[in-house]
Amino acid sequence: MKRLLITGAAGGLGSVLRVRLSHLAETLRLSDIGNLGEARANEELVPCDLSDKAAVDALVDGCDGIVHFGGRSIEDSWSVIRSANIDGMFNLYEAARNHGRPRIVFASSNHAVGYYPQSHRLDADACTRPDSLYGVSKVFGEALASMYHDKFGVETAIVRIGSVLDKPDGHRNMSTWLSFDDFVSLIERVFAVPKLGCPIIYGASANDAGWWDNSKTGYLGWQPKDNSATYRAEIEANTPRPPADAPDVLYQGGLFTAEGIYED
Ligand code: NAI
Ligand code: 15L
Repeated sequence: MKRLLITGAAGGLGSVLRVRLSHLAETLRLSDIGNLGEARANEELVPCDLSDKAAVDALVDGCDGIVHFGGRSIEDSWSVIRSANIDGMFNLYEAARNHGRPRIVFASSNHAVGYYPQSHRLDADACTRPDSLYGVSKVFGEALASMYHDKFGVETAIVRIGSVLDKPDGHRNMSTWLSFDDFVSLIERVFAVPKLGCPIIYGASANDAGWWDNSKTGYLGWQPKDNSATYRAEIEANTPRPPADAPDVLYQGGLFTAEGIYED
């Protein structure tokens, strides 16, 4: 690729992956409303609020691929969620339609299906079951990506990310953990396959305790290598197990199911 856009590049994932994905393009265009720091050798910094349609249109112009991390990443009031995750997604997809239909990685979330009990095994055909306004916004994003694919041919990898961490740090994310290495290899496959379509992929490492089945997206050739089981003994020794009726034990989305509705 000549130019890869990473939105949310100042965030937790973006600030790591801007380094780990730099080999994918001659130029990385990095964007956020937060502080992006100094540009490295092949980086260009383009600050932008995703809710500003004209600015997003200019941001996407000239990009061959997009990794979309930008937006509110936890539960919040509707106005915050709407502006960043609803208006922001619409603006991004309109810009993609107008500027050569670049391939997109959309950072959806396990919270799109967070109300499923942890006893359920889900695959790409599972109905959504969001656990928060945040989760609802990810369901909206998935639906938008699907429509822009069917109507306009914009290809998107919808990644229902579990929990990206250096290593799992609790009992729930023994099931949801996605290592940075495995996330990088997934994004590499998304941009390498000749035909992507608009698949739903569960973003989790090869965890023994995993809940999600990616067999319907085998054509991507993604083979996660890490396994949270490596850290099992450490977690058991250092992290108290929550009571059996705690949201973190009952539901895939964990504590997000216990959030109320936030006022502005
Ligand atoms: P983060 O909150 O650290 O980063 C998100 C970035 O988006 C921030 O730098 C923020 O300034 C930016 N942003 C927020 N509103 C914006 C707006 N209106 N315009 C432009 N930029 C805006 O989140 P993190 O952890 O890096 O996650 C990245 C993406 O991955 C998010 O979309 C999140 O929902 C998704 N995700 C992350 C998971 C994780 O384990 N970190 C799990 C599941 C999904
Ligand atoms: C998410 O969607 C959030 O963005 C992230 O901060 C974590 O809470 C993650 O899900 C998770 O479920 O662990």
